[in-house]
Amino acid sequence: MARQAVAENRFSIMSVGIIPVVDYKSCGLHLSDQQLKKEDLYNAGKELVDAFSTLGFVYLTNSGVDPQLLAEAREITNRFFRLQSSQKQRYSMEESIAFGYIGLGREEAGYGEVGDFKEAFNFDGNSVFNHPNKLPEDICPGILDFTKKFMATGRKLAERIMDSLTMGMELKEESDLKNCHRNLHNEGNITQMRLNYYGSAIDNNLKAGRVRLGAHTDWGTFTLLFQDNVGGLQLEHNGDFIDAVPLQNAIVINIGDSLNLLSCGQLKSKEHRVVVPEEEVRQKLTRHSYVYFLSPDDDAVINHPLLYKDEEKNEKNFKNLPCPLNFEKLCSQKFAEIHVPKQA
Ligand SMILES: O=C(O)CCC(=O)C(=O)O
Ligand SMILES: [Fe+2]
Repeated sequence: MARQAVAENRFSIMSVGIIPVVDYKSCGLHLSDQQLKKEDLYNAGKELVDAFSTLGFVYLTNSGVDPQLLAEAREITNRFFRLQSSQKQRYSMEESIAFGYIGLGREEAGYGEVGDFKEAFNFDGNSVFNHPNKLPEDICPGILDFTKKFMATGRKLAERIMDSLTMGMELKEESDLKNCHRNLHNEGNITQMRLNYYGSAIDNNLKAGRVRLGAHTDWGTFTLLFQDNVGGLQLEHNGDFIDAVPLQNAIVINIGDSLNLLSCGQLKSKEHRVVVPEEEVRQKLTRHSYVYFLSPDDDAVINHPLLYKDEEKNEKNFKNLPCPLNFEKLCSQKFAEIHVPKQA
């Protein structure tokens, strides 16, 4: 795996290929809020902002997420997706994008270019914490406890990263970005975790390079992605797709459309997709990914930029403001584009 120093970077970030690696050891979840130093949040924030301003993607290492949680994710994902289709269908996602099982071919993230070849389950924080009876605990015991832990961890890390970004972007108000997420894990906010399950390419006769999750951007604030070691994740860069190869114990973070708008385009929301890998050994395997999508509140206006310390920047950003667009509206537009209606 090509690991190389990006020589000109003042914080000597390492990278995998051209994707930067940000070491979060001075800010990770192994430290309590009281142990955190502002200077460390600021330095990490600068590194993150540098990366997000160009590629829109980073690998985050030393996040402090307990590896045991990911082992549990693997066990639960295998157990749930290996159930009979009729059992999983009882939890099928229909009208709401926030919660439920998504069977093979029910989404085309690549806007109809080719049907996605994977299954998934979305769990929004409001369902997990306030309506736990919705969860498939009857067919997959332990899934409620696991989702609670995963969501709580995702939230803690996402809040730290918001603090880092606020400092790294030099935003005027400490809480402006966080204030777009006042209803996190409650009614009025669809922040969710997703378990993605890609069946073995060989068993399903899918050839190397076949798209299994079409090219798309994420819609929310940012995404924390835990991929296993099978590979196939790619991101768009200068008109091509480049590999985001698995890096052990690293979380891939990418910016979503909402933070792209809130930062007036400074932080990039890049297209990404998943393809079948080249190597036969990898094609045999089932691929998993576990995702925490941080989203703004439904009613948060996402196309009016956050205030920066730099007044000149604000003046430029606030020229010709478009009609306010809230996150709920953006989601309903996007959902209509990717959802494949159920066959009669
Ligand atoms: O499975 C992956 O690695 C990517 C998943 C993804 O991009 C998504 O669920 O939005
Ligand atoms: Fe995505």
